[in-house]
Amino acid sequence: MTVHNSDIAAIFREIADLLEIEAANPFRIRAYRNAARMLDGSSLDVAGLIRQGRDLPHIPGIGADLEGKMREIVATGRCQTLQKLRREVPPGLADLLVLPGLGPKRVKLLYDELDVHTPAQLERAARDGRIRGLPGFGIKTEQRLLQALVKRSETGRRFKLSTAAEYAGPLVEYLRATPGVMRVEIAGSYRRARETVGDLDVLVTAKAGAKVIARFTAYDEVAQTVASGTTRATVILRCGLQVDLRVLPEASYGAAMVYFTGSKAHNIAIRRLAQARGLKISEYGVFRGDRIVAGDTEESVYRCLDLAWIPPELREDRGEIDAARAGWLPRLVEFDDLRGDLHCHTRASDGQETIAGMAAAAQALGLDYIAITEHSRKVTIAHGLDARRLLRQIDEIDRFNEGRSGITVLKGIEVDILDDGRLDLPDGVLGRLDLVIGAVHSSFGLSRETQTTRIMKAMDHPHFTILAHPTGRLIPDREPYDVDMARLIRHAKERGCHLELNAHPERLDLLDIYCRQAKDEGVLVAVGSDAHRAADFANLRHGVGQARRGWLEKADILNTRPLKALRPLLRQTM
Ligand code: DGT
Ligand code: CA
Ligand code: CA
Repeated sequence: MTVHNSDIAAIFREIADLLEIEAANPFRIRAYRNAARMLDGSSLDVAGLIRQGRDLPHIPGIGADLEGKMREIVATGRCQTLQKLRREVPPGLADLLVLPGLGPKRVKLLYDELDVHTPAQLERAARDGRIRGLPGFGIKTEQRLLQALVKRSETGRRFKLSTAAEYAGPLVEYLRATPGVMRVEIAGSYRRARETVGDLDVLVTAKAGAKVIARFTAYDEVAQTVASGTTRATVILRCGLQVDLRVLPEASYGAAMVYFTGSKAHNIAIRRLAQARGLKISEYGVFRGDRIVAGDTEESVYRCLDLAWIPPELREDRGEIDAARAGWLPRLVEFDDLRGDLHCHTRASDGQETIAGMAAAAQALGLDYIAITEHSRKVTIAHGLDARRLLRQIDEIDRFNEGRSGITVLKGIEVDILDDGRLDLPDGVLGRLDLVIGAVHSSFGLSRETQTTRIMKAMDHPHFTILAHPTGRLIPDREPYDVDMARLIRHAKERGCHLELNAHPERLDLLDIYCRQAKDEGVLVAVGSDAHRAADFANLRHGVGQARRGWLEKADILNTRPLKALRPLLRQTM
């Protein structure tokens, strides 16, 4: 049985939720949450190491107790602590905790007073106006809950792209080993590199479908087979992720890839083009009457419509079809275009490695430079640096660079933008750095105007170089804060500073639409891994996927520049 990091994380998260409802020790709850986040954001194969009987690297915040639980989960797929909590707390109650304004105390009150223990019951109670009368609740809270419940049922449960990737990889490998199978590809939103996916759409070409379906539904991670026929099946994996599989003949490969990659909007638009030419387009091919005219490759399908092949990340009906017709499609940035990474952490704040360790990992990926950008003092939980410790790190980096390792380490900081727009460290020390990344880590609830002016003021600082994760969203827990991004982009242009596309799987922030706006305004985007350990540089691939969704080309990305061309861009123009 395969256990993924996110399986362990999901168990820890559920334990934390249930402990919260039981009003357990907050430190204990936080320990589970931190461990879950660590596991989710990490590319370290915890289960693999445990199974091979190897020692886990020291992970701050994960003591012997949690490590024991990880071993238990890897060995048995379950955790006794969770089983016990599930017996104690009514099921469904934990689902209520994610709603805005509902902490454990209120959830317990809803349960005790109204016997509400599922989102559906809560929705009914809200519609009936029964919630407003509870102590500490009111009409406003009741309405806010109702809105959140409606939105929730509309969006359903989506998986982070990086989480889906953990399940997709082994499944594809498994299917490829089926006799008679020619190709196995994942289409859908996954191939379009959306930051979250609703389900996986797997496309297989083979002569006989039934054997493929039988092997698919027998996959050891399948918890439930929802539907299964001779050419298609739908299953739910144990982690809750749905997988749709279609088997098609090899001659339909291109047409099927176009169809199942979508998006729906893109498909509808190209179907209309086909109709105007008297063609019919389906997952089996492009047809004139009964005669097939294209479909073995994606190129052949687009060619029938006088279109150039369109990269999957652009297939959202956001102008890509006109661009493909006119020959204006962007040459999207690729991972190999990156020359460096401008956002990572070391042990000095909340990272796991030394400077040399991070540099070596980046070098192994082919990068020529990285910037070390620790948190600043305000972020006490991440052991943020004050001026004195930052100065010491500056010396340490200078010494590292004198050693001529073949990779250059730039001196940076991820400095907090304070509520009033000032930066969390004195000018003197900021002036000694190669770059200053400013970040909002507090006061997410400010009004749009106040938040926007706060950030613009930070950008006005003469040493400000890059705005970190510009909207602050965390997938799936935190919506972007309210900010006028168009104004921030224009301001960045005026000030000669840049916007980060933070490639951490929970962030992927700058959002694709804003990447495109930045490009239109001529503002450069810095794809930053936000790596806290060596393996996290792999985040950059997801960052590049998001940049591609934002139509970005090599020249639109700051860190595709060689070091010499980069340096002058790290200084503000005014
Ligand atoms: P997701 O799963 O919500 O993240 O998003 P997708 O885009 O993967 O959507 P999904 O899984 O429902 O369907 C996969 C692709 O199949 C979709 O991108 C386009 C195609 N498709 C599905 N249903 C329709 C439809 O009703 N009309 C058309 N034209 N295409 C469809
Ligand atoms: Ca899908
Ligand atoms: Ca699907």
